[in-house]
Amino acid sequence: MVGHAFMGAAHSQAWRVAPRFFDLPARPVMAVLCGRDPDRTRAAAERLGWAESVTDWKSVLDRDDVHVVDICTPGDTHAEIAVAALDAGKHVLCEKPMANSVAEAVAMAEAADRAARRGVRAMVGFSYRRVPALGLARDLVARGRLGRIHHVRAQYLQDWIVDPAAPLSWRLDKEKAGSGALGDIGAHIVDATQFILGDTISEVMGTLVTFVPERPLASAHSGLSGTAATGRTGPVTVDDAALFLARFTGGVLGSFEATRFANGRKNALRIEVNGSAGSLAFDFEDMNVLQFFDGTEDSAVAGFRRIVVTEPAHPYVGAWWPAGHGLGYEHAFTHQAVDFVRAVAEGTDPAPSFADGLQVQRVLAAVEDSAASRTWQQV
Ligand code: SOE
Repeated sequence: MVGHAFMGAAHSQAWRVAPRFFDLPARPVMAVLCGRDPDRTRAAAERLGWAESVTDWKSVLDRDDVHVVDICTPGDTHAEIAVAALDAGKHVLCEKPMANSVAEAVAMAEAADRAARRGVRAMVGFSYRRVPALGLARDLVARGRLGRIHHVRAQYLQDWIVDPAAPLSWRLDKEKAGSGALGDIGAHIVDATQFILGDTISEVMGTLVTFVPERPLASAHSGLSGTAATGRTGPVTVDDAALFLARFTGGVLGSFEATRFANGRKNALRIEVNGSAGSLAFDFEDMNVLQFFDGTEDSAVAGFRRIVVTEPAHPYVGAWWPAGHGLGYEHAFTHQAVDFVRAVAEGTDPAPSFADGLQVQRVLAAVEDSAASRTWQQV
């Protein structure tokens, strides 16, 4: 695994826990953790359960005992690591957003195509599609329980930088992150809505805003926070909020909002789907529940009801606890590791593939182009 911050910790727990709760055709071995600083990487390897630590990720590409490279670094390193790993015959799991540009995403998708012809697989880490409630949402739509879909309404609301004194972290640096709320959290709702609908976005109209253009420099580079250095400031080079309208290929009308300034909303990924026969609504801050409205019910008793998504019949849930005992944020990463291992062992393309990741990257780029030109943009 390359990287050992927030996502490195989430992926490490997933690799460790997956074989303990799911029957897997192959057992993940947490062999080598790669990081920039030798002392911090060694400490992280001990804490997260990795057998070795190195500071040069390229050093593992020639090792016969390493079969998978899990990329948990900022977006500016995804393309270089993924292409080199795939060309070296290593399966790849890459955190989202897949890349910082469409050009990088194209190179990654092309490397994945080359690799797939040799039985080497690649997946993008859009973990929310592995929350059981969103798997249930996809099933309900696919089974026609909502009828013809007219609307999808998606928000991803956070507030961790609403304080202008919050320091510059790599997620606020375009060179490292590629974009701000748009790529970091907007990418999640693009993937999740396309996953639920089984459809893709074909054109967008968007706008981007940076509310706080200057911030204190962080004394130590960090993902979500960091200790502010005294005195010096630097420019925020990414969006703080992104809003866009979308048309899906199948005719669904979408509205999307991704912001880090929704004061009081901590990790509110919210999706509502409205169809001719019913609706569904999800809020990650109540992640074990899917709200469902059955429009075919007697209107005297019809209304949104709360499906508690903790039954063995629901996606992934049967491997965990007895009915009624909920799951958390980290379980989606375990489900991601399970599906990755199964796809690699069975010789099938994992989903979301690098082609799926490229399509999301094209949506993000179209939103940026639309915001710049104030016109609708084709994806
Ligand atoms: C942003 O705050 C963030 O950490 C995203 O980068 C992750 O992808 C998401 O899972 C949680 O929020």
